Amino acid sequence: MFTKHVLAALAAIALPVMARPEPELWRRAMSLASAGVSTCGLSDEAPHVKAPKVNPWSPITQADVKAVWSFIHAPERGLNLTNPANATLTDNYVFWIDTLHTNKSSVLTYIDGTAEAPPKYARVVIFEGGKTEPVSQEYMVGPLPVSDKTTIAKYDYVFNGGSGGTVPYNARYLDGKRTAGYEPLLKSLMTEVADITKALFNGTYYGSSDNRTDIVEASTGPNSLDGTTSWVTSMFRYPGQASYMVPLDFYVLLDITGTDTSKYSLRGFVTNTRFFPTAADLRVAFEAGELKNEFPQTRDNAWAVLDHKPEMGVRDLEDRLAPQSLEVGGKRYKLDREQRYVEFMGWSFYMSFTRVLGLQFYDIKFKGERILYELSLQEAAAQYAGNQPKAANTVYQDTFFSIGTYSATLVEGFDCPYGATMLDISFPTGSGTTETHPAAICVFEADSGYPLARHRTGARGNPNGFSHLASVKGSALHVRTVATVGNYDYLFDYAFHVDGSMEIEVRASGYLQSSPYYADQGEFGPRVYTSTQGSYHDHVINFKADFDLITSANSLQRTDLVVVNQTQPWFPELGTFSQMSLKAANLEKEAQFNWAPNGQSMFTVINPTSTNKWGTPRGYRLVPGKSPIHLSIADSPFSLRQSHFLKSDLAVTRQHDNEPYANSWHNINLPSKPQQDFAKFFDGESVDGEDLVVWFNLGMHHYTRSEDVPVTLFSEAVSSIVFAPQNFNDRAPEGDLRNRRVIVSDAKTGAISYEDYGIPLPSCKVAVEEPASKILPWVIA
Ligand SMILES: *[C@@H]1O[C@H](CO)[C@@H](O)[C@H](O)[C@H]1NC(C)=O
Ligand SMILES: *[C@@H]1O[C@H](CO)[C@@H](O)[C@H](O)[C@H]1NC(C)=O
Ligand SMILES: *[C@@H]1O[C@H](CO)[C@@H](O)[C@H](O)[C@H]1NC(C)=O
Ligand SMILES: *[C@@H]1O[C@H](CO)[C@@H](O)[C@H](O)[C@H]1NC(C)=O
Ligand SMILES: *[C@@H]1O[C@H](CO)[C@@H](O)[C@H](O)[C@H]1NC(C)=O
Ligand SMILES: *[C@@H]1O[C@H](CO)[C@@H](O)[C@H](O)[C@H]1NC(C)=O
Ligand SMILES: [Cu+2]
Repeated sequence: MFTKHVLAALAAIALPVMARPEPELWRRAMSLASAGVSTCGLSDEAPHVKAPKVNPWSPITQADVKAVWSFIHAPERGLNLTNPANATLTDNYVFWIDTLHTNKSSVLTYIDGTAEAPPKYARVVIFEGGKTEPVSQEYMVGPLPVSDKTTIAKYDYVFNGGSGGTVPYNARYLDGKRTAGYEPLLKSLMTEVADITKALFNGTYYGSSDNRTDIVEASTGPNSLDGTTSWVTSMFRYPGQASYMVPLDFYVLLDITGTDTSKYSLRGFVTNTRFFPTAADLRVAFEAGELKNEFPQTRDNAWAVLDHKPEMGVRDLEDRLAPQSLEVGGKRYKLDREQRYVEFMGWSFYMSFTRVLGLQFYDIKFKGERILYELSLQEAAAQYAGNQPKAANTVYQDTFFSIGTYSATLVEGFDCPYGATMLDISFPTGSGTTETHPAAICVFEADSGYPLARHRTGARGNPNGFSHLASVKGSALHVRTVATVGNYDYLFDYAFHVDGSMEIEVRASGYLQSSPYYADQGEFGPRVYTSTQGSYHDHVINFKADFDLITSANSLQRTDLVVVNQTQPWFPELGTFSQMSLKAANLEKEAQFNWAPNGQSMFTVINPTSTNKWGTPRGYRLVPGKSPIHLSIADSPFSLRQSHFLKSDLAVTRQHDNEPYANSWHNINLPSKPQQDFAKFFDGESVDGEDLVVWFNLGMHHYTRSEDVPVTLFSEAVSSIVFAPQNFNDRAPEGDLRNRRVIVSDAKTGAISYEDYGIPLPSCKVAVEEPASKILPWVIA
C-alpha cells in the first residue's frame, strides 16, 4: 500500500524570552498545544525511568562537601589548616575536594547482586606549606556522610611513583599563592627594563594590578622536572578578548624554588631568540641597537574575535536558518535525572562527574548485557614546539587544572540541537562549597546523517520479478560536554548508536596558543597574522575503557591481516601465489601498542568463554576513527616518564583497584620523577581471560594554519574511535527497528507497495523558541 504523508510544516518561530525556572523547557509548544495544535513533542521532558540502583558512582553531595570541610578543619584532626582566603605559601590549606574513585571490587556485588552500596569517600588535596618539608598531600575522607566512623587517611594507593599522594612543594600546582609569590620579582625586573619593553613593544609591565601596566603576563607548564627545583616561563601579550593571538617576543624566566620568595631569582630574559642572563646584558644589546621588533604586534584584538565579520561579504541564501536536527517524533530516551541514568534503544548507562576527570560513564549495557564497566577521560594533553622558551616549555595535562570544572553552559541549537536535555554539573570547590554550572551536559538523539543500512534488489532482466528496496534509519543518542580550558574548547561527544556501536569523539576549537612570528622559524608553524605564528603542537586525549563484555573475564584478540603463499590444485598454472588471510591470537600480557599500518590488524575485546550462535567468541572491536594518533615525541624532557600513557595508540592492562587512573593530576610537574608512572602498569600480568582495561588515545597533530584564525575549527580538529560489535550478536541488531521503509514493486504489473511499519511522518508544528541558554546564568569559568 502506498501511503501518502503530509510533511510537517516546519516553522522556526523566535519569540521573546521569558524567565523560566527550568532552563530546558523552552516550550512555546505549551500554548500551541492548548490551542489544539500538535507540536511533535519536541520540547517535552524525556520520559522518566527509575534507575535500577541508586547510582554508586555519583558525585558526593553538597552536604557531604560541607561536612568534610568542617571535619578536616576541626582542631582534633591536627591538620593545622588556615582558611585558603587568608593562607600564604607557608600555611597548610585545602586546595580542593573531589569525589574519590569507587573501587570496582566493592561495587560489582552491589550493582549485580544484593550487597549494600559501597560507602562514598571524599578526596581532599591539602597544600602543606607549613610543614618542615613543604608538600602537597592527598587524603581520603570517609565513609560519608560524616559520622563517628569517618576517618581521614593519606590517599596513597592509586599513586605508584613511590611517594604516594605526596608531591614535593616544587612540583605543586601554581595556584594564586605561588603566582603572588613570584610577582614582586617579576614586577621589579620588568620595571627595570620598562623603557626597553616600551621601546620595543609599546608595552610595560609594572605588576598585574598597577594601572600603568598595559601588557599581560602568561606563564606555562611544566614548572619542574622532578620536584627538586621549580621555574616559571613567562611570556607577555597585549591584553584583550583575543590575547592568546597577540603574543609579544619577550620572555622572562625565573627560578621559583622553595617557599622562601626572597630567594627567587632571574634565570634570564629572552627576546629576538637571544638569551640574556641579566637585565644589564639585555640593556647592552638594546643600547647597541641589536634588538628589533621586526613584526610589530597589533594591540587591536578585533580581527581575532569570534564574531560576525560583515566585511568578509555575504553568501547567497545565508540569511536563512541552517538545517536543524530535531527530535520530531518526540524523545526516544528515558532519564532518571537524579541518578544520572539513561535508557535508549537497548542501551543503558549511569553517569558521574568529577573535578579532575569531568564526565564519566559506568555500567554501559546493551540489551541487558554489560559492555563497559567504566568509560572515562583520563587526560587531555598538549605539547608545543618552538625555538623560544614558552612554546618549547609547554606541555599541558589539563587534569592539572581540574578539566571538569571548565565544562560550562552549552548553546542550544548550536553546541547541541534545539530541544536537547540539558544537565547541570556540580563539583566541590576549594572552600567547602559546591559550584554548579547550568546546562553543561546535553543529551539528545540525532540523525546519523546516513541510513544505518539499505539495499535494493533489482528486477532488471526479469520481467516477472520484484524489485525490493529497503532503508533503515540511522540515529544515535549523544551525550556531550565542552570544557574550555584557557585558550581551548574541547568538545567531548559520546554517541550510542542504534546498531549497538559506540563512538567517542573529541573536537578542539578555541584560540591557538600562538607565538610571535619569526621569519626564519617556519619549521614550527606558519605565520597566521602580521606578527603571529601558529605554534605547532600535538593534542593527545587519553581515555580508559574498562570493558566487561558480559562478564569481567575478557581477552584482547589481535587479528593480523597477513599475506601467505599458497598453492591450490585447481590453479596449477599459478604455482605458489599470494593470498590474504587472518591470523588471530589473544594478547597474553599487558602491553602498549599502536594501530597497525594500513589498518592491517583488528583489535577486538572478546569474552573467550561466550560464543554467539555460530560458535565465535562474542566481542567488540576497537575501530580507529578520525586522527588515530599518539604523542609524536618520545623523549622530550618535559613529557618524559610522566607521559608514557600518551605515547602509544592503545594499551591493555589488568584492572586493579589501585590503578584507576592513567595519570595523576600533579604529574605534569614531575616528568623525570613521576608520581604516577603508567609504564609500571606493565608488570607482566596476564590479560588473557582476565578483567582487562583498554586505554586509548585520541588526538590531533595540530598542523596550525591561517584558518585557525580567529579560532580552530571543530570540523578539522577532530579525533574518534568506535566500539563496534564483532560477532557479539547472531546478526545485526537492526531487524527489530521499525524506523525503516520497504518499497516493493512488481515488474510485471507495476504495482508498488510502500511499508512504513506504522511509523509515518508526524503532522505537527515545530515550535522553536530562542533557547534557554539565552537566559541562563552564564558561567565565566
Ligand atoms: C582572615 O583574616 C582576617 C584577619 O585576621 C579575619 O578577620 C578573617 O576572618 C579571616 N578570614 C577567614 C576566612 O578566615
Ligand atoms: C601551624 O601552621 C602555621 C603556619 O600556618 C605554623 O606557623 C605553625 O607552626 C603550625 N603549628 C604547628 C603546631 O605545626
Ligand atoms: C601604545 O600603547 C597605548 C596603550 O598602552 C596605546 O594607547 C597607544 O596607541 C600605543 N601607541 C602606538 C604608537 O601604538
Ligand atoms: C594610578 O594609580 C595611582 C597610584 O595608585 C594613582 O595615583 C593614579 O591616579 C592612578 N591613575 C589612573 C589613571 O587611574
Ligand atoms: C611468497 O613467495 C614469494 C616468491 O617466492 C616470496 O618473495 C615471498 O616472500 C613469499 N611470501 C610469504 C609471506 O611467504
Ligand atoms: C580500594 O582498594 C584499595 C586497594 O585494594 C584499598 O587499599 C582501598 O582502601 C580501597 N578504598 C576504599 C575506599 O575502600
Ligand atoms: Cu591545537
